[in-house]
Amino acid sequence: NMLQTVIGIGHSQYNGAVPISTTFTGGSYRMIDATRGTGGAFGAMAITNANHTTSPGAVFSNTTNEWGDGFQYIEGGSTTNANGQTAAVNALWGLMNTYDMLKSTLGWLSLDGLNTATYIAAHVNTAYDNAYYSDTCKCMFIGDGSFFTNLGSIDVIGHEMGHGITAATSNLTYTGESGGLNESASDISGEMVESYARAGGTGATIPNTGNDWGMGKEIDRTGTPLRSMYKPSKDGRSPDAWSVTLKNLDVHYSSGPNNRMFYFLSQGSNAGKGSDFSSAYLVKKPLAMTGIGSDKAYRIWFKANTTKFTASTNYADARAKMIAAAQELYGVGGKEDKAVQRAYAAINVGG
Ligand code: ASN
Ligand code: ZN
Repeated sequence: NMLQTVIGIGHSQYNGAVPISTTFTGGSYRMIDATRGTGGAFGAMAITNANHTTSPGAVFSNTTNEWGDGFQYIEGGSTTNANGQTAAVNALWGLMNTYDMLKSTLGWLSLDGLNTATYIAAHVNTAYDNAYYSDTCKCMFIGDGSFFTNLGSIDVIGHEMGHGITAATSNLTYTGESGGLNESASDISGEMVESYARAGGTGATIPNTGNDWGMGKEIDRTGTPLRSMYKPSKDGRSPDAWSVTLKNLDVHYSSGPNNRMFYFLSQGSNAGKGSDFSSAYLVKKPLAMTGIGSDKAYRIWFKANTTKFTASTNYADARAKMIAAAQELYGVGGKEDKAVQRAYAAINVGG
């Protein structure tokens, strides 16, 4: 094919200078990454400029292979980051890490496991404080933010891509308990991409500060995460444990208990952030448990969500299927099997 893959330099907003995979064609550089995904709307993974509309727009192009200046896009007037490339760098870098984390840790290719290419449309709407996945285009839209800074942090991109994977597999219905599990699947995805990138991921040297277990810390001007997986109630809205009324909450709050389950499964309940049990939403103090680490926890979660959950899976069904996944991967009665049972018991699901 005529596409020539080249590695450019992107000046990202949150991770400094990063290597980005672009294409040189027809005398210009384009944000098409032909090494990650095939088919889809642009033939390969890509970043487009929605240019303050809700349509994806055209693929970003440039006369050189150095992109962006690392600064927040300011609507109107400012000459800083005037061409808007920094948002595109954030998006491409985040998407490259997401793709690579899924491939190298799970052998999963792109959204559907079949390597169908996805893309991100940057600059959706004007000063838009959100990001979302659309199954219609099998793509993601990232806002520039106003209250927030640019929504293209690595964990947010990993979160939105997580919606694409869930849509292609269990397709958990986006309301009630299944909706909370859908959101939690995306938060788990976001945090796994973030820790992958910090550990060296897709080739940039960024501080390896491990996993912060907080969604959206970078995009908040005060550095406060939108959601805290180790203690969801820190947001003042999410419960730390399951109850019969959990299903009535917005899915971004009913995700909380499953996020905490995942934190316990990975990191344990008796050390670090997970040992803070002071919470109005806590049903009971969890049994002390040792974590099995993120690699195993994520493998179990991913197998359950992509091969066992259905659209109507609720917390009780998720527990049963997580146990089955742990048993298939690591054996019946093994420490992983027991850890899944303890992690769900810790959020008041099963005993
Ligand atoms: N950023 C949100 C999410 O992915 C957008 C939404 O709620 N649709 O959950
Ligand atoms: Zn979401």
